Amino acid sequence: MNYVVWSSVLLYSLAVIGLNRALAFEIKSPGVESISLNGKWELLNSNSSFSLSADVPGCVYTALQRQGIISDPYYRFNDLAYRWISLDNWTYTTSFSVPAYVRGAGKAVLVFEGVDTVSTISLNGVTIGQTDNMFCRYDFEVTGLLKDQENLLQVWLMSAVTYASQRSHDHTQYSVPPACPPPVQKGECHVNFIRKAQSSFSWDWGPSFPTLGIWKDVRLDIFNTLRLLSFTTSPIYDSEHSSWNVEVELFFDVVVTSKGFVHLSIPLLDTEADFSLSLTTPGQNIKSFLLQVNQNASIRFWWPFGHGEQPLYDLKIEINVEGGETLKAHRLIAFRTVELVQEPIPSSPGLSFYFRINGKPIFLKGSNWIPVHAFQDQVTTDMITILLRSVQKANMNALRVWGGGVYEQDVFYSLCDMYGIMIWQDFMFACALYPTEKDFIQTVRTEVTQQVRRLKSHPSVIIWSGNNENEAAIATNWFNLPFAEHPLYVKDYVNLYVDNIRDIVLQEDSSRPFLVSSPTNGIQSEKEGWVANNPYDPHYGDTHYYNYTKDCWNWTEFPRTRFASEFGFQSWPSLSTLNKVSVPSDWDFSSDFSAHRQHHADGNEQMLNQTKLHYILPNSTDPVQRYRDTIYITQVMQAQCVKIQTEFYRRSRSEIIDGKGHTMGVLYWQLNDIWQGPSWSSIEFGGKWKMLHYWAVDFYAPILSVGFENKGDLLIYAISDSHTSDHKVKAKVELYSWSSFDAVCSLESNWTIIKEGESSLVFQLPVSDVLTKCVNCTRQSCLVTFHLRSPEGQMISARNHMFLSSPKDAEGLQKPNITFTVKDSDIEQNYAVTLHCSFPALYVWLDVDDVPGHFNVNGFLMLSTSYTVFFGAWRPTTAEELTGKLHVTSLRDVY
Ligand code: BMA
Repeated sequence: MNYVVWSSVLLYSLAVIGLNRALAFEIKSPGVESISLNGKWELLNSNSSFSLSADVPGCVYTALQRQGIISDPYYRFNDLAYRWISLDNWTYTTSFSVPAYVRGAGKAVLVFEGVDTVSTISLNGVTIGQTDNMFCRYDFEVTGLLKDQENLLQVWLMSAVTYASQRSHDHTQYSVPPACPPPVQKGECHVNFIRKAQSSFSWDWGPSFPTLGIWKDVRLDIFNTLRLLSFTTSPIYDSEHSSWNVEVELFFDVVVTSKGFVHLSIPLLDTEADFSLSLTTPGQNIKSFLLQVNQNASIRFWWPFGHGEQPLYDLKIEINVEGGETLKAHRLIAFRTVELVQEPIPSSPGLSFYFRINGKPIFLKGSNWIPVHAFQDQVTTDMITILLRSVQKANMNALRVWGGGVYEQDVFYSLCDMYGIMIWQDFMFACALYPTEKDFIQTVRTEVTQQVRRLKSHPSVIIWSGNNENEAAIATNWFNLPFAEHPLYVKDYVNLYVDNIRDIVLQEDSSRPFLVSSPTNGIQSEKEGWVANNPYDPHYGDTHYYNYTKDCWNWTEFPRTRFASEFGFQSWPSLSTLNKVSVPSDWDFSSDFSAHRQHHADGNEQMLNQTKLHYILPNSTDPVQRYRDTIYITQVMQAQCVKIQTEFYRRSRSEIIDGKGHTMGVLYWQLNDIWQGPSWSSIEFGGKWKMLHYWAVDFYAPILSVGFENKGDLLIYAISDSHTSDHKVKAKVELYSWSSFDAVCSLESNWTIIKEGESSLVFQLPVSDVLTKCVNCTRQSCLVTFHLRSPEGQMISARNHMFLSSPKDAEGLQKPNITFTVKDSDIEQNYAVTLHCSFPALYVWLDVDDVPGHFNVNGFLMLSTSYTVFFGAWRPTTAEELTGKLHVTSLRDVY
């Protein structure tokens, strides 16, 4: 199994899951008989050479693996070996009976919550419908088709690869690029012609597994009068009356026109009201009600993590239909406002770009979320919980659900509501141009309508965004299209994202902003006809910025953007993650395996070249040790590069320099991994934290001190995310020699007031003066540490450090001879690891192999002879097991 690590976290997250069950919204309809058709189905390929039992929800790969027909698709080169699976067509079949008393009922509907992707569905030999969009729910009426005894339900799935290719072939008038992914991705072509996770045909961090399956629940709904299809709840602030209303929309499927009453209540806020209900036409009826929240009740706002609490209120819905039926539903709601502020900034051309939550400017700190698994049916609540807990532990308050994957499961958004994680929700279009045939637009319209209705009740969702990088793809002509055809592609772009997607979102959801793309210039892009001349312009909107060849320590290269929604560097995951899908002969940076897993052209070379700028490459004569050390050094490089860039963005929040600045968001690329391979992620497949994730805890801390050099001066900035209080601080700066544990000298700044939500310079001195004051220091022999102190003498920012030269040139840095002991701590499943060293050690990295959990700190600078860190395990373990598995590495140990 792939998921040794994932699955063992059950214990750890049990409490959270319990809470979450209570959270999930619920509908109780006594008048509707719902028969689940989940479970074991029969699965057959096109020539019947494979016939097996398959779980629904599920996919063909999962079924083949569970039956032992294929081994782990993630193992070594299996993605290529199993390509045939996605090129075949497959049929899922089940049979079921229904109780006699419901067969004669008014209406029977087969509900497919998600089919992946292109299918023809039949019941008892009669075709009942077709599907072409993985992101849609399909309801097929089957009244009159149900039989007494056995009902045969078949889902014939066409190869997504074949379908996409045919659709592209049929599109004869002009090309809709890209035709195929770059060869290094070893993927399939024309994914933009099918409404399916775009990364399923391969991506630059993931394999090609163009899945087929029934990936969500299937059930039969049978009812006489009506059923409640879904409902939404949107708290809306009425600024004129300084009051809150909750808009409640009910979506009914009506058989018999009915009358009745709707009772809405929020008991915790002493709020309730009755509304009359009249369902006058058979079929879908949408009814909307406005519940005025009791003005005397004191409403507590929902705040992003780090800014306050996340109170959730239960809203109850009771629908009484004349004639006796009563339907009940409820959902947890929250009160918050969100605005995307794009307005002129004094002394800067362009417009601001930031989020105001409950009237306060909030700096977004986080990363980008990609699909948790290539086989979505294998994604568990545990996996999502582990990732979201890790997000919160790293002091993040935001995630962008990136547009090349999937709209996440309900539990993902419920947990984000609970944890205070703001979601930037892309629609699922990425890095491509898209067709605009009538049926394509139609299926997209259904997808968007359904997804907005499904997700709009979540306070965590703060913005909708039309696509990933497609404005940029047209503006900067990624696909080398003839100049004369530019207007044609712009027209298609506006048609899809503006005239259709935006139009639907504006109709369906007035409670949060909509952006057409990312990166974009926002309002300015709109002025330029929705495709700006340069969507990467730092004076407007958000930017994506990647540069692997320039020195990442040189902050002057970074765009001083309003909002950094993507940037990053690759690293390799740990050996304990890779060894589940590889053999010892693969453990070499120049092996076929290392090349095969790398889906980004020149990625492995780029990592090493960037590393070489500041570090000596590992040179152990033991090949496995050298492989381990190389993994380690790529993680060091990644952590250091992303730290420097993030600190630059955070210190730019209050400044305008050369007309640029007021950065109000940092979302690095990328949080998680889809498989065990090199990528930009900070968390490995399986949940293990890379060095970058440990460092994010500090560089995303609410109060941060940042040190850097500018024109020969050493500067220290203090940054506060607080929106409620100012801080009086002083920077304490200490220089340490690489060869000694005692500070060589210590300097202090004056007292400075850091205003709420501001970044301020607190210390500035020419480096030459610093070195003169610290007589025994040179750029090569010493490093600078610093932190902020309060007037009461408290350390109010974590200790940070910077280098005056590259660690590869560090003079006096010696092998630290680190030893350790592991002991039980007072807290259950927490272990104390005490380290001893004989010289200062840089980037001290503790790795406990495949024991799931994380340390309180890792990848740190050790400036004392002994230091104790703690490991919180996610499954039962012992001090002995940890002692046996713990590997400690520091920079000087790898060369
Ligand atoms: C951005 C993303 C992804 C990609 C990443 C790394 O462009 O939107 O498409 O995986 O860069 O290349």
